Amino acid sequence: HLALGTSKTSEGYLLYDVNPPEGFNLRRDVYIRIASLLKTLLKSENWVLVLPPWGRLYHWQSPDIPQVRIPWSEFFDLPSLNRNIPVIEYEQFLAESGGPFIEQIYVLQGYAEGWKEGTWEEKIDERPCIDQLMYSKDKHEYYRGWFWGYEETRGLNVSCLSVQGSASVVAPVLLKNTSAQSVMLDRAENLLHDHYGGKDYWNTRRSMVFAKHLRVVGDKFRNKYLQSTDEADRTHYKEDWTQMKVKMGTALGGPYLGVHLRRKDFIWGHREDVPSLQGAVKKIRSLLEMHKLEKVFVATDAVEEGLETPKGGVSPPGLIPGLHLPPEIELLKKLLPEMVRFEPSWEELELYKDGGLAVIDQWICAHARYFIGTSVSTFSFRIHEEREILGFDPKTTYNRFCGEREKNCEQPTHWKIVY
Ligand SMILES: Nc1nc2c(ncn2[C@@H]2O[C@H](COP(=O)(O)OP(=O)(O)OP(=O)(O)O)[C@@H](O)[C@H]2O)c(=O)[nH]1
Ligand SMILES: *[C@@H]1O[C@H](CO)[C@@H](O)[C@H](O)[C@H]1NC(C)=O
Ligand SMILES: *[C@@H]1O[C@H](CO)[C@@H](O)[C@H](O)[C@H]1NC(C)=O
Repeated sequence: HLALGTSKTSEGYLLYDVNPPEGFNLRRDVYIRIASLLKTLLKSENWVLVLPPWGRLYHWQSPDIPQVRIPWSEFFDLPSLNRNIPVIEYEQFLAESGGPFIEQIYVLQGYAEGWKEGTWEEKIDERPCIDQLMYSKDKHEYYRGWFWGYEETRGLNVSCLSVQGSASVVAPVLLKNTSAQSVMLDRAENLLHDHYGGKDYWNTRRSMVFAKHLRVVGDKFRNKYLQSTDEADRTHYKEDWTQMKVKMGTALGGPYLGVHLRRKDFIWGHREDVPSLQGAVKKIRSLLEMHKLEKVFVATDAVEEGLETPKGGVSPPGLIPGLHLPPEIELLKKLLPEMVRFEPSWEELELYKDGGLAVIDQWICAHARYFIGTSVSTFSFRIHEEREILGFDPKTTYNRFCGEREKNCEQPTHWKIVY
């Protein structure tokens, strides 16, 4: 284990948050962008990244289990993250930084005037806030806000920065313009990747190792229901990701088809690139035959039974609150009775939470002989990357379902891992 106390001599704590409606899997992508900003800062000063607690995500709707203030260690392996950049949990920041105060909050936004075509340049400027601030002053002149559900946290100063460019455009501001020790970047999704698909990108992505207890659950399930083991599947895993260098195409995968079938808001919006259940099952059957597989593992967020769309909370655009939803799982079970799913007991749900179940589903899909996902779902994208890391042939990974009315069914882009 690497010591988590790397921050003892730190000059700065970098915190960040993302637009509330964004889901678990997009947030994992924003982490990669922020990690590269931190690497830039580390070239001249000691900074540590404070991991934003998980919670109150729109998709995490399982009733009766509290899902706020969830530390990263519930989903990811902290020592693995620390082999890439120094990170600490928010609770550790509270303990060592002298209280629930964040000295400077920068809310990132675009430029009010937009950008003129043909004149793209990276820039960052202090500007008046465009949207209404999600922070308000209390009677002691402190700023109060969401702060991942930590109500006692306060900000000392809030201002807005208009940004256009990759994550590292913020570095000069953090190094030169502010003397604050703790700086939070809110709406961090406004920053782009420094080098999407480059070496740093992949190092950070590979450091995002799933928490061991979730991998163990997934591995047991593979073994028990899918006759899938690392030995037979040629998916040898090393606890230390820096020691893992697999060649593309060496992984065989377990004797099953892995499927990610994203439903819910993807079908409520009547998207053309999403199939009907009948269409998806037809494709699944033809893939089983083509690859001479008998088992199919299905990861899906399809509605269990006669649910309604939630009436409160943050919801993605296009969602009609209180809408009655068809129980798609029932239909799927009728159409594809042999499908294997990870169906958690109530105790397992409480233990792993919606985020942990997503990880387990992704882990099992990542080990399949052949995978097919859903068009432009970040959930499917994260499975693509996981399979790339495990050494699968891209042909077995970058596949998606097509909508029946889709004229031009383009397949996902293949990203090659760079060491
Ligand atoms: N367990 C499980 N959960 C899923 C599955 N598909 C979607 N979900 C849930 O729904 C959420 C999907 O939204 P995310 O992928 O997180 O959010 P997003 O960034 O909007 O991603 P997309 O909407 O898929 O692009 C996930 O975080 C899961 O909680 C699935 O196959 N299995
Ligand atoms: C940072 O400081 C420089 C030099 O004083 C100034 O020109 C620039 O506008 C400042 N940037 C921000 C974002 O405040
Ligand atoms: C708050 O931060 C902004 C941006 O750095 C700065 O211009 C302003 O003086 C700060 N206000 C206070 C009260 O410190």
